[in-house]
Amino acid sequence: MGIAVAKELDDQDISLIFIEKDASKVETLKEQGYDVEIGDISEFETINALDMPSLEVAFILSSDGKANLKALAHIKNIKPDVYTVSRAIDQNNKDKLEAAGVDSAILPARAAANVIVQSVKRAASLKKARELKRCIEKMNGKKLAIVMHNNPDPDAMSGAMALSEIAKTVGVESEILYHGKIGHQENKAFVNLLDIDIERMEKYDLSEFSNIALFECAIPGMNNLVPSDTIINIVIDHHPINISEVKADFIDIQPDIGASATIMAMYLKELHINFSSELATALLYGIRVDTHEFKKNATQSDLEAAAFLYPLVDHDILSQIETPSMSTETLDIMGYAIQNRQVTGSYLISNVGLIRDRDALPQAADYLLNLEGVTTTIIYGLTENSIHVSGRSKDVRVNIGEIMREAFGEEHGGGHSTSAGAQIPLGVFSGTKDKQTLMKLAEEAVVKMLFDVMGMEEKEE
Ligand SMILES: [Mn+2]
Repeated sequence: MGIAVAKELDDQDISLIFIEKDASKVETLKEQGYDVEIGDISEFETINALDMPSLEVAFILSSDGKANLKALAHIKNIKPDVYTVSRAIDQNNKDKLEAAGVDSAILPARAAANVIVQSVKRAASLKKARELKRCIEKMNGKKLAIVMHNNPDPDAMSGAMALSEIAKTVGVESEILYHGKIGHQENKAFVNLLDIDIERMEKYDLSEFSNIALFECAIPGMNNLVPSDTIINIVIDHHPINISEVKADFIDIQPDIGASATIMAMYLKELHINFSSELATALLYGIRVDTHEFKKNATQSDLEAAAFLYPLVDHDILSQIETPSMSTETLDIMGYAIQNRQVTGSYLISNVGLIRDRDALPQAADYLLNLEGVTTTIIYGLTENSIHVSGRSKDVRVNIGEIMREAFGEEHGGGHSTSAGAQIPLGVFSGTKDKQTLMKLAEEAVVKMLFDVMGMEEKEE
């Protein structure tokens, strides 16, 4: 065991000395080029004769449990801060070593059992990875469509990119398809900064593809635009589902895992695929978003995948995604929103005037929610044809989606309890040249409708 440990330490710059009491073994060790002292470790003199001031770590590895205990006691006696690792003969011996203050006591049989079980787990994940590769190989170079769930998030996008990368290594070209919107400023930055190559599903006829993979969704027609009778080749997902309903040649659904990007990172690792820093960055971002920065649903696998990706990640790009730069118009709108704010109790309402980019409204609504004492924000502005309203609330008693629906009607307003929006067509007024007057009228109408619903009096100017 001593030689095995010495060999493990071979490539490290460590000066190593053996203590061995058996003269014939001493010879063998010397022949192998090791420094050896002859002596019995259970005796104080043997330990005391060592160059104790320079000793940092002691591996106590004899097959005699009592001798190991004694050696430990001598070392602790002379130099208590030496790091000690001892072989234990049985559980009783292990308990005694621990009571005597050993830093680590190891039962060799148990350590070996652990490695054996781990290797089975590893073999299982390698087997699954090879199965995926074989499934793609069988496509014989015919084109693959990777369809993500509607309104894909970074986890879906990065994982789909990884699947496309794996397909490429076996000569299968693929197209990553989505339906819906890429929401959030961060997700837009994610797509732009990491060259995420995805296409709108509507641009393609699925019959162009011989093979179809569903990514982060499991059933054709459920949260994707794939017709329900389509034959699916691959399903990879981490959302819980009744597995008996899922039909495909290759299925990997792991509801215990925090992110699909984790599943894909492990495939890349197992298959020894070289991949770009952009993909590593995308996958790590996907895992972080889906596990809420490892605060929710994060498992050991997610952390392992993150550790695997981390050295390959471009951290500059990652921080750019998290703090996307703002367009001048968005900045102006933020400015107007701050300047024109009217705060009534915990409500903040602000009119930003004429806008071209209505995406700036939810950002302003989000941002102003940081203002002290404000728990609900409503920001609105005017485009050529409509009044756009965006609302946010962190007050659990307020349902901002309900407020929008009640104030502007089901057909114009809607959303969730914490974030909502409305779009009110200007109709015949849309051609009005005098925008100032129009803005004034819009303001009066919007504020009145909102205040009526929220049960507030409009404050006198
Ligand atoms: Mn996900």
